[in-house]
Formats: sequence, structure tokens, C-alpha cells
Amino acid sequence: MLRFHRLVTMRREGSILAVIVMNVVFMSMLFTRIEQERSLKNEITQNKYVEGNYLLDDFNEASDASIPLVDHVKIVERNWTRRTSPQSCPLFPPGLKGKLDLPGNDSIPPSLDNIAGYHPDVKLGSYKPIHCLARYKVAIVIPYRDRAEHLQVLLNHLHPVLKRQQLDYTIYTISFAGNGTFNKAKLINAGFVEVNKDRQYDCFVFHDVDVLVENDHCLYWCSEEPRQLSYYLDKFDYKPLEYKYPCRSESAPERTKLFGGAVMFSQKVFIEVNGMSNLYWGWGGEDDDLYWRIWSKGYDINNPYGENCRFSMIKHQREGYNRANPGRIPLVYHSIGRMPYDGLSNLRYKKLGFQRYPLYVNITVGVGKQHKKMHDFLSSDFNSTKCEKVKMPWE
Ligand code: UD2
Ligand code: MN
Repeated sequence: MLRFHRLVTMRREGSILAVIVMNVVFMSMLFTRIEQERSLKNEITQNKYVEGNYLLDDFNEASDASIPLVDHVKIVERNWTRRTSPQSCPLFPPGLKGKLDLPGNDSIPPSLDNIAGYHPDVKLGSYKPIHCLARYKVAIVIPYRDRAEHLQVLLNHLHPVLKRQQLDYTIYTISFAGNGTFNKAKLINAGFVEVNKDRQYDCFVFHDVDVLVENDHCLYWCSEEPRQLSYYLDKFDYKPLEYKYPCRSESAPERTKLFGGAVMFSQKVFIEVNGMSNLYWGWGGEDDDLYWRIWSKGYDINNPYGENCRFSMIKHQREGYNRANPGRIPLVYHSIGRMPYDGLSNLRYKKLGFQRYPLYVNITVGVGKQHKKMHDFLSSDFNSTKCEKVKMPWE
């Protein structure tokens, strides 16, 4: 009996001990996490790139400390002006072809020299109709690195379309310097600022290098509201793509719509949403973040030309330095709250090159790299099911 009693007591002591050990482990994990957040918070507030309460850039550093980052992004605001003078080009461009031939996946595009030869009227990346006044000035802004063949295909395809649409336009590539992790959204922000310095435009099309419009009745004409041009994509059988984000607060859209590919903004609205988030390093999420931004300001995908705007994407593999961003779900979760201080307002980059080629203008920029602590934080223990617990260290 005594033996049995001792056994029970030992068992009880054992389980108490186990509970204590578990608690200690749990508490230490919690403290580590709190400590991680605290030190990141300190880092952010002590950081030299922080002005007031705003986060700047990828938290604190460009990959290369010698890169003097631009101090302030100044954009001369431009009023929307629709050109409707007697000289304006017709409302229905006369030379449109309708459905277009697309290059086969294995076909080799003409060389840039040959393409330039077909388009002597495209001068240093720009064109405007000569017999009438173009209704819109459009900048095509392509985030770019190391996709020479796609660029050839796109230039060969798009110049004739935009010419027939009687636009006054320039095509820009915004090249990512170096071989670090890609950041499409930050390239677009930097491109937006630089292109505004080059010339005044009515609107901007942020255009993947690998998407091709299938019908020239899909006009690249500006609208005051943002527009998703490539909503109907071959990759998704041209079905409107909407998805539920696993993490979503009440102030966020219930369904997120595809907002990658080719999207159009007036200067006013792109500034209104503070551009794109600078924090998406690697593949994915930045397009959804942008959709949440425009949605929160009362806009939507806006598709005036409906299924005329079918697009096809050149088939390709994902680059090794553009791996899926593990932090995209928590970042999107906080998208709308972060909008006022993460975007054009805290953009840092360095312009490293500017070349005018016959068919496009290239602007090379250094955009730094993701801060290591942020990288570690975002790759730590998030997953899509824990999102309601996700709290960003600065919030
Ligand atoms: C989808 C979206 C794209 C973007 C991406 C997630 C569509 C049609 N596309 O594209 O807009 O939201 O998901 O990040 O919905 N790029 C380079 N070099 C690189 C990597 C990227 O030039 O090494 C540029 C290029 O313009 C490319 C774009 O970034 O088209 C998007 O990258 P992607 O084509 O690899 O991604 P994808 O096809 O999944
Ligand atoms: Mn692609």
C-alpha cells in the first residue's frame, strides 16, 4: 500500500515537473520572440533612415553602404488633362487589327536592330502620331532583370500596338542592379519617380516583361481610375481570378483579385496609394498588396475593354533569385495599415544608369536589399494559419 502510495506521488511529482519544464520552454520561446521584436523595434527607431515615425526603405540599410540613397522623392503633381482639341486623334483609332498573332513559345524573336528597322518612327523609345494630337501620354514601365529574350518579344509585339492606338508613349525598362533578391515593387516605385523626372505623362502602365496583349482593341488609353489590363490571362484560362486571402482583417477585401501583369495608374492615384510597398523581396504578394491599397481607396480592377484585354504570358521558369517570399502573407495582412508610410514616401534607391536605346529607355537602379532582421522575422514561424497572431514589430 505504502509502495503504491509512493508510486502515485512520484508519478504526480513527475507530471508536475513535466508541466514546469513545458512552461519554462514556452516562456523562454515567448521571451525570445518578444526580445526579437523589441530589438527590431529599437533598430527601427534608432535607425538613421527613420524620419519621425515612418519606416524608411527596407528598414535600415541598402546592401551597399556606399550607395547614397535619394533623400526625398519629389514628384511634380500633374493635373489630369484630357486632350480634346480639334486636332485630337479620333476616339476610335482607325488602324486597329483586332485579334493579334502571338509568337509561338519556341519562335525566336527578331533582333533589336531588326525591330528598330521596322519602326523608324520610334525614336529613342518614344513615339507619337504625326497627323493628330495623341489623347494620352503613356509611360510603359517594365521592371526588369536578365530577360533579354522576353524584352525582344515584348518590344516587337507592343510597339506596333501602341502606334496603332495613336498614343504618345515611351517604353522604359527599370533594371534591377546586381544579383540580389528581386524586388519588383520597389523597382516600380523607383521607375515611377525617375520616369516622372524624364517627362510628364498622363498615366503609367506597370508592365511585366512577359505579358502580351492579344487584341489591339484593348486600348492602353489612360483612365483616371486604376486599371488591371491583364485580368484575363491565358495562364488561368482567361477566367477572372479571385482568391480569399488566408489572413484578412475586417477592413480588407473579402476577395482579392489578380492585380499583377500589366496595370495602369494615373499619377494622382499612384501617389494617393503611396505607390507600392517596398517590403516584398522575392516572388509574390506585392500585386495583392497593391490591390488591397486601391480597394481601400474605393477603386477596383476597372476593365473598360472587358475580354478584349486578354493577355498571354510567355512561359518561363522562376529565377533562383526570385524565390517565393515567405513573408508575403503577413505583409499583405498589414498592407492597408502600412500604406501611409511604406511606399513612395519612404523610398530609397540609387540611380545607377540611364540609356536611351532606339526602342526603349533603360534606367538602372540599386534598391538595396532586405534587412537581415526583417528577413529572419518574416521567415520565422509564420504560416498561413497563424495569421491572426501576426503582429508586425513596429505596430
Ligand atoms: C506574377 C505576376 C507578376 C508578379 C508576380 C509576383 C501576372 C501575369 N504576373 O508573375 O506581375 O505579381 O507574379 O511577384 O499576374 N522580372 C525580371 N527578372 C526576374 C524576375 C522578374 O525581369 O528575374 C520581372 C519581369 O518583368 C517579370 C516580372 O518581374 O515579368 C514578374 O516576375 P515573374 O514573371 O517571374 O513572375 P510571375 O510570372 O509569377
Ligand atoms: Mn511572368
